[in-house]
Amino acid sequence: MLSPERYTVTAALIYANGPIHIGHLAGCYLPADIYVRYLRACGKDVAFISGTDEHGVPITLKARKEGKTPQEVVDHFYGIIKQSFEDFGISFDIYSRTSSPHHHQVASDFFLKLYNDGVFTEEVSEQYYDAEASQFLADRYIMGTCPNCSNENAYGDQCERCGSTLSPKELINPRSTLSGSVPELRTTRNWSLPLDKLQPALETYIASHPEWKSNVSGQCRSWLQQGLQPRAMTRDLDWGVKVPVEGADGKVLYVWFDAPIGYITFTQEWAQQQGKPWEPYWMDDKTQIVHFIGKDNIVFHCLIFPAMLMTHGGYALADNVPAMEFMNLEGDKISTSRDWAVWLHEYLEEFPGQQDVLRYALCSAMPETKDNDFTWADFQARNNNELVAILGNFVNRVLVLTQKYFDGKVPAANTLSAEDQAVLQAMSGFPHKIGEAIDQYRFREALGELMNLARLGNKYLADAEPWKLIKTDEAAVASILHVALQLCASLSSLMEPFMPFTAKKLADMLAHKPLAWAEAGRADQLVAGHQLGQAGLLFSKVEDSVVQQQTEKLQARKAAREAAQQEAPVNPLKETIQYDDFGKMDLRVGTVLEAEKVAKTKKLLKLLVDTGVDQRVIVSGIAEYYTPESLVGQQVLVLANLAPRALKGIDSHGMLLMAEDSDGSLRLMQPQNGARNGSVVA
Ligand code: B3M
Ligand code: ZN
Repeated sequence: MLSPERYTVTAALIYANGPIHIGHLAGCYLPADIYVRYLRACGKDVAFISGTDEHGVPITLKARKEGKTPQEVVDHFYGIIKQSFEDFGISFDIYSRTSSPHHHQVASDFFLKLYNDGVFTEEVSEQYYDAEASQFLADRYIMGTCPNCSNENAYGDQCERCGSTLSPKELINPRSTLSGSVPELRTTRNWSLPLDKLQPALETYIASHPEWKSNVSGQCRSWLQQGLQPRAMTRDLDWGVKVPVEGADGKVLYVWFDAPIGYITFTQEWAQQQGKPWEPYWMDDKTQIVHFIGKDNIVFHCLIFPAMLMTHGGYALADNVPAMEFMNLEGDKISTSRDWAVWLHEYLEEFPGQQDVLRYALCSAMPETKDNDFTWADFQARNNNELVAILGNFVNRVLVLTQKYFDGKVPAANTLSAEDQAVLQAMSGFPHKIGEAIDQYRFREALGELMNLARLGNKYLADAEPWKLIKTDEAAVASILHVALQLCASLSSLMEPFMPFTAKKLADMLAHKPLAWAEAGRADQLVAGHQLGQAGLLFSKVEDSVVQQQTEKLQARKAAREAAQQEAPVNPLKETIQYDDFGKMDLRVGTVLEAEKVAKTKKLLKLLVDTGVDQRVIVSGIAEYYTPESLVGQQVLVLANLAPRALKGIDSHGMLLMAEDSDGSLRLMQPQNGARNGSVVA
């Protein structure tokens, strides 16, 4: 699209079951906000849409855990989440919720249209049912052993250890997460979207966007290569949008069916508030539709939602889905359940008024192409070495010198030296440079360019030394400060998408209104004689003690968690077996001869093991704990007469014995002091 007439920018509808942390901000909302603020500065017509996802099993599970109703849970967290976004300057045009009657109506109508058009296939199938809880067990209501990696705590929709997508019936030894009881199979009817039939159209759609980020198109292509399967769009649950067809009592829409429709619902709500039509924002090819999401939501936004929109008809499809990878914290995956996170509301209490420092640090380390790490040491370095030493220092020197030599009025530049002109010339290129990077979702690069503009200013002052020159050539100093003040004005406009609070502060110090993006490189942003406002500091140093306090706090949490884990009850004994049961197992000592990662999996290694009897391939879910190199030559214990199983298309002949900790981490079992390959374990 050459020049879109308008933009619809959405940011993922986060589940209203907990507060917001830095990972959410860096991975979705901050890039979306930078993009939108930039578009607005360019004078574009933008709708920035988001809200909370208030349906689905994550909500009902949380409610259960807290002894509350799902409605109470979402009401509570909607408020907290909305407030955090406001506090951090995420400038949504609307922040709404999917539990509203309006959304239920829109999602329900959408489903009904597809239903009446005969899009869905009706599938009568046997599903697990918890008789104690009187409920069908979809998704995370059921757990069991993963058929791929033997993780005993795999969910009905996914195994978090090996990453494979599962359906409840694939689980070995399934159990209900509600009552812990063994579920029974009952017949039920659900409606599926025939993604298999839509595959060609989706392939065309994905292929028509070679410009998408490679992490996004890569994931899409891999799903398409595996071949799409029909996917149920209804669930036997009681929390959600009721399925609006006869005979569907006790069924709701699949949360991933209703949630993305929320983008449309919320746009309608916003448009109504604005007194304008919503349709152009979703139904016009001249609208650029962009979904900001984290990488775990790619398939839903790039394949399933487009499939829904295509079959419905009338809607335009997303033009881009610039998904981010994940932000880790101090080398460890951010985790709500382990409380390994920096919560936004907590940050704000400890760093009041310093939202922009966090925005800056997170943007600098934004996980654009790979997972990245947030550390407090980096936060401090970014603040002290960049914000304070470069940006803040430059602005402060210019304002203080102008106050001192020219009573806080912009001095006239009667003659410009070659250096002055060169600086103005260089400055004029920045709006384009920064804008182009933002346009292409390269936010780190854009921020780097903004800092280069401040560096340009710093170097200019350091070279020109107006504080020395003032003794001999006041006219030259006037020109230098005139030019330096244009740089300050430019910075105040161009920093706005990244650091809106500081941009406002700086604009106030300059008594200046930010200009349209394209004007922000001009040489005459501040005219001679203009009275500046009150100078002040934009940033202040973060002391070592503060960083130490934050890291200690995290470490203390980790220690508390580990202590709790130590005390955690070990798994109860399994039922008694007879010696014969044990005797059936052929356990052997073997040695790993070769090891390599299984492509496209995080957890699996393909091993060639010498069992003394033969050399065989065993696929094992230990890639997170051992590198392939470290395993070669190691002795292992092998369950050698386990029937072969295909894992990711590789036949695995047996299993390695491992000790599994309560946190799921694995350690290999090895014979002490070595043993001959083929020795029998008895
Ligand atoms: N609620 C998953 C999440 O919070 C899901 C996103 C919906 S976007 C339409 O990550
Ligand atoms: Zn698994």
